[in-house]
Amino acid sequence: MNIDTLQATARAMVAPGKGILAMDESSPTCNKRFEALGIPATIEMRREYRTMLVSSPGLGEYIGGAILFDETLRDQTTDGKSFVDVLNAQDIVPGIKVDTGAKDLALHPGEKVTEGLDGLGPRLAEYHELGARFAKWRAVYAISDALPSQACFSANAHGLARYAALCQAHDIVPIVEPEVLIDGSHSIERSFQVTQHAQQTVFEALADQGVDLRGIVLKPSMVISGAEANNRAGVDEVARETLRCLLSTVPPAVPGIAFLSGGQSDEEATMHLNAMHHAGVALPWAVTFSYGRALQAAAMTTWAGQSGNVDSARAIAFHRARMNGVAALGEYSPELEKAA
Ligand code: 5MM
Repeated sequence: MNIDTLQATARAMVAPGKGILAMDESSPTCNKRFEALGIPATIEMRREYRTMLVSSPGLGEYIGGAILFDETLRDQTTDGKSFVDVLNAQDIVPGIKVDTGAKDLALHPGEKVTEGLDGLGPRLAEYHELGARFAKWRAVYAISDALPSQACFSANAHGLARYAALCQAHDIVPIVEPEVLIDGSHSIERSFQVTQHAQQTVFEALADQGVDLRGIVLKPSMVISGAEANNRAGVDEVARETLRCLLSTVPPAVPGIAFLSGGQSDEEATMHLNAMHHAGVALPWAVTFSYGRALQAAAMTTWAGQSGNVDSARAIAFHRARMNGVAALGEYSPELEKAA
């Protein structure tokens, strides 16, 4: 493990005014999104769509890293360049999703544990050869009155920590992603409690496995009311509670925190990030985004599988990247959103 290399990569991914583009939908997830829009679920369409996403001139000004699915890391754009080369040419670090998905947790109905440790070492060695310099592993926690169970917290923390240690051993920065799901009618207080415990358990497991915190990026969910809750907390409260939680769990050695959007609307996700930079709190880490849906949804809808829509879809994707890059500096405003 070369900690200087890991640290330099992590810093580049979350450099000031930059965040991460999560475009690592597995084929089933990508196909599901395409089918909902009437787009043929083929490898050719996935290639055309992903080519559109990575080929905006100037994208590297706001995006420091892009998370790819295995298919894309090995693939070429529609004009025959490797995706890895296209990203590197824009100073965007190529990354790879390496978990094999959240599977049912035995004896715990309604809960999941993320799998993918078997054979991960050799896979990481190959991914490094192919040009990936960071990886991602996502664990999910569902909230109900009774869940998550301690079994869910500890199994997922163990998986994340074993994965992170393997990544660092291969000079690949691990994105550690514990996602507390927004689904449900829970309060923001309950979200705080679950998110704090999930993060505490993860950092204990990372310490147990000897992971060097200077060479990771944390990708958490925000502390937020459930999607179906009454009187959902407003933007400033989400920002304040999210930071209160992170300050209680994440050591300052971690170079960056890059949030997932987790089902928030595009603009909501941008406003929450922006508000964190106005909460009057000194932040010991870079605080930015690693959005999937909140960067892509509008662009995918506009593209709709038609090559004639590529330019407008690309402009929309670029706009969202720019709005979030600006929000990562606390410089976003509704006027800026509308002006574009
Ligand atoms: C982009 O979607 C990622 C992969 O999903 P599947 O494994 O289900 O195909 C996902 O892990 C994503 O990176 C994170 O959930 C963050 O995305 P959002 O849309 O929540 O910002």
